[in-house]
Amino acid sequence: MSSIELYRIKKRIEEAVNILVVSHHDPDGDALGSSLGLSLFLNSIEKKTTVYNRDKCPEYLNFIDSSNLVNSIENISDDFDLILLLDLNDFERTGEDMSIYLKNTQTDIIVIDHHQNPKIKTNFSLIDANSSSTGILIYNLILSFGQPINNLIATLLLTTIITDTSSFRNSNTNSEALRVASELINLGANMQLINSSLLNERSLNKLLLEKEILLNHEFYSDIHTLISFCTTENYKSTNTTKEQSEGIANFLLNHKEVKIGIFIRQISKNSWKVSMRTDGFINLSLLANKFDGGGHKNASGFSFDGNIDYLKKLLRERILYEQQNPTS
Ligand SMILES: [Mn+2]
Repeated sequence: MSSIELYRIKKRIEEAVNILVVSHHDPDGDALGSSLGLSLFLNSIEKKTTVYNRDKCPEYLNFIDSSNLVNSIENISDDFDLILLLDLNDFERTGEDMSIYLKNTQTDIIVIDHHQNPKIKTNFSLIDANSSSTGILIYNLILSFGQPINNLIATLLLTTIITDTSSFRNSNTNSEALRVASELINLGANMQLINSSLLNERSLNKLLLEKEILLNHEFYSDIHTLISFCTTENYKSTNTTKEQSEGIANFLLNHKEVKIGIFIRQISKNSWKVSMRTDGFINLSLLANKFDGGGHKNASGFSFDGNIDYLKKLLRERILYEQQNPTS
């Protein structure tokens, strides 16, 4: 990340009055922590903000105050003088409605992100694929303003690091992540709240949903891959929503025989959403690209229309191929 870019973005934000902050749909701790944390900071320097996400805060992140989050494009005015897109680099990642809005707007867009293969062309971007979370880029941006970071903002930014590094365990964890986390704790970030919430914010319905998902599991030992899926019927019978299956792909990965965890969620009869996680086994960003999806090398996803057995067969073949012909 160049300091010139940081300076240009800081100046552009200083000129703005009314700012729209958008992060990717099906938000995780990085999407919400970055957008709500940055919004709090912008408010503290007298900027008006609207924080949009297509979806609500998932259950496991309920310790985050998302009461100001706008989930519908209808509640969005069009008098913004700046738009900030966080933790994404493809309009499609904001959801269909917002994607159309962004394609038609004349307002300046700033992208702040750490994903590979950027797809948005803009004059302003703060992109670092080596950064453990978008929240770390936000942290550096806020520091450039020379303003104090309060404990609420610090907690939100620490959340981005803890969730994107799977609590400092996955290969996304680097020295910068540890340094920034330590600085955030010095600023009053409540790590205890984040950790205890991530461990304990679970409902019994979620447990029942997980039971259904585990019944659907298949382990392919030749490619060290654990695949499981969840049908719309599974959600219905356990009285749960997709938010409660957030994080399942990571959970599948966290077993010693498993090098790739894949979770497939049914959207409608023949439509599926695939989330994939690994810890350096193969490049999942490239694998997702083959299915017109995207993400990082260790976490990626895509949408698929068709039969799930065929989808599983395709995934199996592709992973076997990547395993035998690694492309870095
Ligand atoms: Mn992220």
